[in-house]
Amino acid sequence: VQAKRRADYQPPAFSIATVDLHITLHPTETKVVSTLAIARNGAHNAPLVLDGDGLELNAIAVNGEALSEEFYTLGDNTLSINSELDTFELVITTTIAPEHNKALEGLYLSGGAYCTQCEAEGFRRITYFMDRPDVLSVYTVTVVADKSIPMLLANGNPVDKGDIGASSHFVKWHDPHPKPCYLFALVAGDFDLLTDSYTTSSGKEVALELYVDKGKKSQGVFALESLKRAMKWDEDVFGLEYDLDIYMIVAVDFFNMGAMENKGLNVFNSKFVLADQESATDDDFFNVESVIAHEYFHNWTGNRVTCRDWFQLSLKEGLTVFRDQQFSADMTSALSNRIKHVRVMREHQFAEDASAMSHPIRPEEVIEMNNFYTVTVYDKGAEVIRMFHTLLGPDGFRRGMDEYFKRHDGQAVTCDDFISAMQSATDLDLTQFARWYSQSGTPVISVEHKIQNDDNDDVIHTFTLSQHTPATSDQSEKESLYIPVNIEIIDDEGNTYTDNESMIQNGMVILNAPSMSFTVNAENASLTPVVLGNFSAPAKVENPLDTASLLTIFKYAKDPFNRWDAMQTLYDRCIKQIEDAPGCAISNDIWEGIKQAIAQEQSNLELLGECLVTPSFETLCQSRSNINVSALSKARKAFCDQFAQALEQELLQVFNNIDAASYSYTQDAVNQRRCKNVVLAHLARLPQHEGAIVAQFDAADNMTDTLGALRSAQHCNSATFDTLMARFEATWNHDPLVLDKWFALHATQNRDDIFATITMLCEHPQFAMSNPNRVRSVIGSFAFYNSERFHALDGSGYKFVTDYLLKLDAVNPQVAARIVTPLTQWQGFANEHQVLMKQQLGRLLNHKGLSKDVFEKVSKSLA
Ligand code: BAL
Ligand code: ZN
Repeated sequence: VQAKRRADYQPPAFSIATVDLHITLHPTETKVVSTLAIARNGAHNAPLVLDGDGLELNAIAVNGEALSEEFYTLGDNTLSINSELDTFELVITTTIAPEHNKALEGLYLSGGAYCTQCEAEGFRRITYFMDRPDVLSVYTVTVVADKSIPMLLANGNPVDKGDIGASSHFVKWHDPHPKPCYLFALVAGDFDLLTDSYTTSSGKEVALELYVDKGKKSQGVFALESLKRAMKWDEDVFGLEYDLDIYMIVAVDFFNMGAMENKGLNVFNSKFVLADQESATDDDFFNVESVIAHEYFHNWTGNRVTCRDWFQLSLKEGLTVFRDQQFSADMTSALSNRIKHVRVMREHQFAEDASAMSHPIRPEEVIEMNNFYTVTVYDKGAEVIRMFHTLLGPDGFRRGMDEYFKRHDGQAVTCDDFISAMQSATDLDLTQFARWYSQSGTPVISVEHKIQNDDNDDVIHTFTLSQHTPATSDQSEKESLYIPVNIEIIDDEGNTYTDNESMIQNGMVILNAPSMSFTVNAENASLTPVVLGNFSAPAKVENPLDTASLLTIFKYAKDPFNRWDAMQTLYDRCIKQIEDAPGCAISNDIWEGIKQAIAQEQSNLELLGECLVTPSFETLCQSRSNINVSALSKARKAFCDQFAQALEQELLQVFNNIDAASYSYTQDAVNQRRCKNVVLAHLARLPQHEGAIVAQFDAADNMTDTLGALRSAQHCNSATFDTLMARFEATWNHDPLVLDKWFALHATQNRDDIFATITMLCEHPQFAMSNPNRVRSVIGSFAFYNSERFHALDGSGYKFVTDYLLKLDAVNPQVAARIVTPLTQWQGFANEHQVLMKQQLGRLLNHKGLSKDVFEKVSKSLA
């Protein structure tokens, strides 16, 4: 298996100005006639090499004449045309079988509807083509189908339609915007349709259409409203308007990713479209709005300006994630958004950096591109864009974006082009900053605080910040990064201090060398440095603060994010203490401090709710090495049990003070439900509160509270949990998206009969290995989040997942390669775990016919 390297990029040898596709749909014999206007780029005599995968070639014609065999070569995954002509019309006819396509790349059938997924390299499964993002063409697409399939959709605007004989019909679409083939889309089926319209700021009316499964219309209303909010926001914040007459979104049940930004025709995983009070949690509503916005924002950052090659993926994804994060912060709350995204970084991205799949946000080497739709490219990529925003300020960032579009609208470009546009908008020199694109790994910022008396007997505090990026599997040498570090110096009465050297500017220092120092004069004061406020860079911090200082930060830091973060560090410390001395009790001072914190924030339920969440097992792993899973889990559990006991009265008071107001999806109501359910999960550890859980389950009129009760019941005795779960299943058996929540709750239970449970789930009538949402909710939840059972030291969890992956890989390699992730991330665990994990990785690697998706991740992790 051959890797591709970023350094080997060559511009395309030919261009394709227009693509005319005529597609006659059939489950097993779909006919694709592709007419391409080919032009040689520059003077050379290389053949035209087209990509293809799993296609049956029926005919080739050049300029209207059938091409004889001596003029083309059919390889395993290529079709090479040997023509001396510089420009010619090429017509290729192929046949494909969408019904047999279980990998869900290219054209496939999803619950009776035809749909496509072409990013990254799926178009080659539809027809022979130069399947690379820097070949931009104008598409005209005619979709032909039996009349039993009434809705025929493709990109752009509809330009013609009609009957073909008595039983077939067609619709012809034209997309005037040149695009790469990964943005091609086709959907055909019988849906319920929601329609609306949006008038852009320059007065252009856009038809909005949302296609959902029959009977689900009311569940699409929120998505459509979200779309209009996103369209308005992009005009207000970036001056970007929509550019076609129609914008369509289709929700499908079988989908490998969250959604796809095909030009004018987004295809969505139904999970990110359908939402109503009864069936969707507040998190689901949030995700719908954010994914709808993300795909819409791609219309400019991704579609109008696209990537030159797939190594540049973060050019569009990091930027678009940042844009959707800003949008969500404006629509909901900046604080809870920031916390949400920082949790993702700490739980998943730091873990990726520490693993054999470590890569910079712009990877250097790729075997299977689908493996690089990662938290590094997406979420760390967004953090890098956020740092541009921090350094340039909102106005500077906007100027940089304007320049980016001015220079590159209609082009396929690189991350360097983006940096250069940003450079044009600032006096800062971004040369060193650009290392964030090429250097992998998580930098660690260490804080040192020294106190001395100077000659005048003044007390001088010297603060030294140092940076160090540990070697990663892909890069042994690391250089200093340009790191914006938000910083606050406070004393234990909440006074803030400035430094003598004025290195702190607007609450921020730039750490661009291995280390830097500044001094603060303070008599009779004990100072606390609050470092990396608001997670101003994707880094870890080693700041040796005692618990009193952490509580001081909670009390007095200006930024609520930093106050939340201090509590997280405090909890981490307590859990460490129990790990080091199992059975030990956390001291009363700490409980008193937390009680005061709760009292201080009684009326700020958003911050209070977040501060009462203890760090996840996955987050704890990132501040530890040589992890014994059972010991860490037990320590975390012991801390949570003590937490519930020590704070029972305070928790009850918070719980009882939150009114059972009637349901609405507003930020205040979301904060209330969130806080109430966080508290309930703590109380669930005390048997006397089981009644409150059952009462909430019985009374809930929305999915957030129902699910909150079920999650809490995971801590109750198993009979109670089983009873509530059975009732839930009886109510929701008809709705697979809701059942996914039920599957995940079962799969994350720490119980002896877990494998019998999972086997039962896989035999459930609503479960199918061919449906990625189901597989992710059962097998994915187990591997990612049932840490004790997955990491059981008899090896049973690793073996169970491996057995499943061996079967799944033959059906859907993309999903298999995602779920193999926890098995490949053995580096942080104790040797006993590592040996067992590698044993199973070895089984995968030796498996005949292993996909290159899984091969890439497994072979790297065993290298
Ligand atoms: N482009 C793949 C899906 C997304 O990031 O929007
Ligand atoms: Zn995206």
